[in-house]
Amino acid sequence: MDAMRITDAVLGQSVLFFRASGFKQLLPIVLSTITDPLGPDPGSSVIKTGEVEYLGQRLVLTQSMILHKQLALKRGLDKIFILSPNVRLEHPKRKESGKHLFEFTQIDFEIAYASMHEVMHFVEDYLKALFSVLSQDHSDVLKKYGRSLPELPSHFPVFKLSDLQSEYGGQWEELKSKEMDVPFWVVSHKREFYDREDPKQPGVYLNYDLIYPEGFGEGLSGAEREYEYERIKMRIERDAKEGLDASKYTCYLELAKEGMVPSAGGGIGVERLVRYVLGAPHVGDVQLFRRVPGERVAV
Ligand code: ASN
Repeated sequence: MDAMRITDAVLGQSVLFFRASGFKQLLPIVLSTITDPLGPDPGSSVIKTGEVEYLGQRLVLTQSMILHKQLALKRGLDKIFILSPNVRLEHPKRKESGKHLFEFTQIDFEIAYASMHEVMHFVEDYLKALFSVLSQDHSDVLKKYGRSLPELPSHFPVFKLSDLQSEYGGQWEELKSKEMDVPFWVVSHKREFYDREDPKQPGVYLNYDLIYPEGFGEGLSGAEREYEYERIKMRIERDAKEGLDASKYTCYLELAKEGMVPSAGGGIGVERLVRYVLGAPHVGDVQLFRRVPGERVAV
């Protein structure tokens, strides 16, 4: 029940903060003809995309609403957020990471014409406001779990992924997270086609992950987006060489051809945030209905 109280506080405060910052809340979608491919990425462990066949149409379950966020901005909205359920059918070995779920909710947001730095500063302000409310209004729960949320610096430390990989190797996330006592950013990850590659510096990606300290690991990922038709097309074609089924994204490309709004955003994993606040051993421990890869669903 403590986890539900903290989850409720996180959701309530997040909605207040995003709305006060000028965001409009959109309803999530769960079924679509397209979803986030989550790769190609050798580190991804999604074994298949959930899908249903309905009236002769194949519809996929939302892995994230990233592509729909971009399409929503095309309709004239400029700051949006969604409490978005995501289904990611992860390999059962991911149970051991402590931070993977096959169904979770993210606070998914996008800002038209924003830079990655604007988004990073917005997230820093959001977490500062959230931690101060949690520390004040829920000190009894935090005390029960032996937790105290850190005093957050005005800007969080920023590291380049390639530097962390050289220093710590493949286990960089876990090792660096254990070493830190405040959340930090890791920038420039080579990943999905929608995260913008700096056109002036190929190989540099304008994206970022927020990593919680004390070994809790990644809690948000986001980016500036590719928005120019030719670049999106080129990125999809590049990923197709590494296994992306480009034919699934023809409708998205057609819409991109009409023009996409430049934007940046990200997604905050709600359960991972609550896990960090409470110091829970596994992210499934803070769910009312556990959805842990490799575990049978009880209800
Ligand atoms: N929501 C993330 C983003 O906005 C994408 C993801 O969850 N894969 O970049």
